[in-house]
Amino acid sequence: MTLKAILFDVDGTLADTERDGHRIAFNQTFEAFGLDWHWDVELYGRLLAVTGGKERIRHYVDQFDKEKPSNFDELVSEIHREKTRRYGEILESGKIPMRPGIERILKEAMARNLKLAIVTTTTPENVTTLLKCSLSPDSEKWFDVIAAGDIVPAKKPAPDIYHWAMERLGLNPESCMAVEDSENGFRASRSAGVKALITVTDYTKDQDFEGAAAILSDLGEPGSPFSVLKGEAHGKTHADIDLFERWHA
Ligand code: XBP
Ligand code: MG
Repeated sequence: MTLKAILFDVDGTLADTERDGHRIAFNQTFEAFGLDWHWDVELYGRLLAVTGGKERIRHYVDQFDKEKPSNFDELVSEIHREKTRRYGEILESGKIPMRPGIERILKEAMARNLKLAIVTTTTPENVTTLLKCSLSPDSEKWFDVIAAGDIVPAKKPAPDIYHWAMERLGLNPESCMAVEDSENGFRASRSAGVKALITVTDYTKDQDFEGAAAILSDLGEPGSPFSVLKGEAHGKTHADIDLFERWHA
């Protein structure tokens, strides 16, 4: 089956957004709401087991027995709305770059007439702001489909967001390849029948990616090679579309 599309996760994959982006925005918001909640780097790593910001807040409150006001659902929505606004400000400050090789691979994929999609649990406006601020002002148009946030109720590791994206692409799983950074993302792609390449982050490097096409430090750049943690790079030092085709085959 020929490779026809590459489906990119966002957080951790397009950019390393969690520790110095989302986490900071959550903490700023908790403080602004007068809450004594604080997510340090280590705790946030554990909270990442739950995907979705609203879901992560609920999980934290349950796990740490935090007091729940009667309007808790409303509060979670309000906190999350403010967190999204603050995360946008962080992105607009230009502090979160794309990861190595991302821009190059996206451009090469378009030049080779592959379709591109975003498949993420994060809020849609986070995706557009990241693309605009850290990639290029028009880069939203590079993607044929952007699947994000609450459009499916069951977030990763459920496969639903992959199904949603592939239905809109009009493609079956066998003609797609996913790029993910986390076990939750990998499980979502695998359950949807899509082969995945993994580029790890500090938060995810020890997770279980059994069955992935390959596990890399990042996509690499000419002159700045990736490390191969598992799998075969066929003598290459950075990812290119030929290599994607070999991983996909
Ligand atoms: C990332 C997530 C998101 C972000 C926060 O998943 O789980 O919840 O941490 O974003 P992915 P929101 O790697 O699949 O993009 O607060 O907007 O949910
Ligand atoms: Mg991710």
